[in-house]
Amino acid sequence: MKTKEDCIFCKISSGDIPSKFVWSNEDVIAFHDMNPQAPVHVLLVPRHHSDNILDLAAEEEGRQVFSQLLAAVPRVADALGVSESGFRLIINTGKGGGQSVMHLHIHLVAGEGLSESIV
Ligand code: DGP
Repeated sequence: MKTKEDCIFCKISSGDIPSKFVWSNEDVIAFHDMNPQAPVHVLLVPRHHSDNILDLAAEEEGRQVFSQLLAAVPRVADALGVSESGFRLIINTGKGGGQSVMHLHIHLVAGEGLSESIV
């Protein structure tokens, strides 16, 4: 598993920055976004470091890491109690995509107000 020394999400994953996880396993962590944009706003983060989804797609282990993220989605949705009510997943990529933390992550957002979708 690849990690990056100066990456904040790698530090959260390793425990160097103490955080309360909503859910975690050996491959993926999930925690509340510190700047929530919806009533429920959680980040799903692979412990493996890739700057973004393009980098992950180019890596040999990319499919495996993405499968681990996929497998985490229903677990995290259940932990948050939004499997039935529904939620939205977002992956910002690069500056033009609004990405500010350069460690691939999925935003899971849910709750009132999500009907105003741009897609
Ligand atoms: P993005 O813009 O897609 O790269 O989203 C990064 C999100 O990460 C942003 O909504 C704020 C959140 N975030 C950044 N640093 C931390 C942190 O140290 N702890 C938590 N809980 N969230 C963070």
